[in-house]
Amino acid sequence: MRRNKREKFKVPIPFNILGDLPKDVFLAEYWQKKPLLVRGAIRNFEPPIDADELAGLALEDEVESRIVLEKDWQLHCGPFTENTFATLPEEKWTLLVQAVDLWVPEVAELLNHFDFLPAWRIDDIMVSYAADGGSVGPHFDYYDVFLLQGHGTRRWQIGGHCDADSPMVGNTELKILRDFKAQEEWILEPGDMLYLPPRIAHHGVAIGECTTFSVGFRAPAASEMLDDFATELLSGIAPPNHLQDPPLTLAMANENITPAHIAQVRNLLLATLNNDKLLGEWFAQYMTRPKYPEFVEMTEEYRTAVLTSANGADLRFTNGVKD
Ligand SMILES: [Mn+2]
Repeated sequence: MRRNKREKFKVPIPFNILGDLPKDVFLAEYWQKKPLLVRGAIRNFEPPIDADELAGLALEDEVESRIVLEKDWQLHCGPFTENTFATLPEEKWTLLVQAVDLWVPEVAELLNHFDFLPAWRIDDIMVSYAADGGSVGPHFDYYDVFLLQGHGTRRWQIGGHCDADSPMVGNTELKILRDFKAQEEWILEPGDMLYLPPRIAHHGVAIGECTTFSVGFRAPAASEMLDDFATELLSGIAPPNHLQDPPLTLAMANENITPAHIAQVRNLLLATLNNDKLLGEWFAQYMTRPKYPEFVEMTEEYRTAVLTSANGADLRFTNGVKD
């Protein structure tokens, strides 16, 4: 019997991160359907990275990071400098670092707790640090997320379902909901976890300084998949199929494009997609393609050098959460 990658490297997990809720019940009743709060998802949670280490990572060119300031909802993209951190306000800002699981093996180990979901659906673990009152604003995402509270405390509020037509705040590149109305709220302490399905409005505000670990999932849009699949087809993996006419009449020579022609177009496109082998092979490589190909190509020495440089950064947040 072939073993999959995860079985091979599986670390025995002594507890269910969903608490008392059986994993199959979660999948049937909550996954992609409704939020779930789990108190003490990881008991006595000792976050595998602290605020200073996170800030150190954000100084590195190789790491994707952002800072959000509540004032005018400013978005700044990393890499940052030590001076950036020295000049930030006392409160109401957030540092977000993407794919920390790639850089810190102890963060990657958290993924072992999510073995009830297909591994290829997982995108990354983003870790955020927020100063007191910090948030990225009320918003919604198009993907599922588990929000695991690290150090400190955060208040999470959730609202209703949103979509592309939900009104947004103007004059910022951030997608901030204009009319967020909280329907439920919880205060999360270290080791508590909130699961949110796609499109649920949410707003998390730090009460004092805190860190949050966001386990996010890959959910490509149909347009993105069609784009990538088309690129794959253009590489010549299948012979091109060309448009054919429906039965023509003389009148059609002088008509605009007819519904019969549109039907031909649709049939041709659907026939192109209607190839399980082709679609399956393309989808497998599409979903498992590395988020950061440069990271995969890096030598172990280079990675170690980046991490050493990040850890060596002399950063102290005013009231560093690790103190
Ligand atoms: Mn979110």
